[in-house]
Amino acid sequence: SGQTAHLAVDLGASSGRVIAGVVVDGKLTLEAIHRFSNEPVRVHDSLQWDVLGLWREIQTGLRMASSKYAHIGSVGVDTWGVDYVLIDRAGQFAGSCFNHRDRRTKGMIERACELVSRDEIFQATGVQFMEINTIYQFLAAKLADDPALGTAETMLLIGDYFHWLLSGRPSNEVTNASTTQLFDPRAGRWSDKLIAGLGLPAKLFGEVTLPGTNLGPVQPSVASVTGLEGVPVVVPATHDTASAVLAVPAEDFAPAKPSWCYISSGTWSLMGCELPEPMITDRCAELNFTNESGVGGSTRLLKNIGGLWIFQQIRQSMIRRGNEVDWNMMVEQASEAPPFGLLINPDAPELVAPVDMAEAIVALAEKTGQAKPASDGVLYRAALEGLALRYRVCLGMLESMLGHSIETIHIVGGGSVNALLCQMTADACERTVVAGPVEATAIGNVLMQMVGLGKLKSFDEARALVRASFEPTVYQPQNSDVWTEPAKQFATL
Ligand code: LFR
Repeated sequence: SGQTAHLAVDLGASSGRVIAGVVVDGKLTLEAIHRFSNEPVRVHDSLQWDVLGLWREIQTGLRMASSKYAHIGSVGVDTWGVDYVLIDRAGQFAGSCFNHRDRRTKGMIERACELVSRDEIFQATGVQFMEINTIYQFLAAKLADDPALGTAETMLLIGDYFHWLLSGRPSNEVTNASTTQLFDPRAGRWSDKLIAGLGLPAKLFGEVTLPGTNLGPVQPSVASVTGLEGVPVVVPATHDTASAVLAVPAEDFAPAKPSWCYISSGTWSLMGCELPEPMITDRCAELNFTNESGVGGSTRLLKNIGGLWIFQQIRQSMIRRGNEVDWNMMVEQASEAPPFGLLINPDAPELVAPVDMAEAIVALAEKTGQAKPASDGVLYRAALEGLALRYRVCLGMLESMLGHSIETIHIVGGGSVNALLCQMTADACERTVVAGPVEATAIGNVLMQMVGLGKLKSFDEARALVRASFEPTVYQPQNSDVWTEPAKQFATL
């Protein structure tokens, strides 16, 4: 076609895709060019990422895109947060690329707090304490005397890594840097204090780049394979959640008193508000919310909730048992199952990375004094109800930090097409849910490239384009009363 396409490479923790975004008649249209799975790889006792496999798939997708579109305006990559590769002096891997669910970070929050106090870590970063954070991955490497720390010259978060492969230029993009818990969002730079306090090599942390930065054209070796000669690599918000939040079809951008919150619903559910600046307060520390950086200097005040991961992993359990269930069947059986047959907290530590999710949930039912799930439907339903109940808790926390109430919940990402979960969310939270767009992350990625290139003049204009292009589905709360009792029980889990 004659239109200009912007290519979004969007890598999530369970799948990746290359998507082309084209504006036609004032509307953004997306075309999924290539989809591929992204699964953690067990290596001995560790959990790692197959980053080279991803790179192969990315190049395949880019080649497919370049044969389809005559004009490609730019390319950019967004990925999940916190994970990284270490690169040595020769430009090779200094060590393995670990998955954040790898067990080596167990107990590392406590160890870090022995070196720098918990309060100082929070004051410096505003980031929630989670074992998956880059800071604890680094500390685990340090305490294990990992030789990679000695030979590494550069640390690249996953999106930065692929931008480096694409353009030949290293960068540390800010939205993903802000997920590491080593970055100071108020100063807009890495926290020297934390890096020194943990004894990490300061040279690994490069100058931070802003979303919208043009890294220059795709490097020749990649251009010859993909056909993207001369196409600029324009850094989006490399953190998938930051890209997704940009694509929320809200009327305003980073309001001081937001009337809406978002749930970026995928493997994780990221629930929070978009604010003009970080809210690094005692209350925020107490509730363990995070202040991650968004586009345009905004802050994403949010909490990680254990998302559709549980649902995905239950499916894996079923498949392992020779039961070829698909997602739609699972949702259907969940909708037919009796409500509240089992209450599970999606953030229970037992569910972070069990070998078999269904077994882990049965064990958790026993531990919390509940009956074994009477059917598979009960199990599926519990995964969704647990999320809705957690959203309800999280909404209360957000409102208590903001000091006012929130009217609307925007659900974007994969979970936005799960009507059962959206209705449960509206009911459990007693709020209007506005669901969509489903491809928010890829959309936000494309939008940021366009902002970077000056094709969109502002974030308001970017959001207006989202509203003009994608019709959301609205869910009104219907049956909220029945959630009161389960919410009380949920609080005791
Ligand atoms: C979502 C996400 C979250 C991050 C988690 C781990 O895909 O990026 O924002 O906390 O994955 O990287």
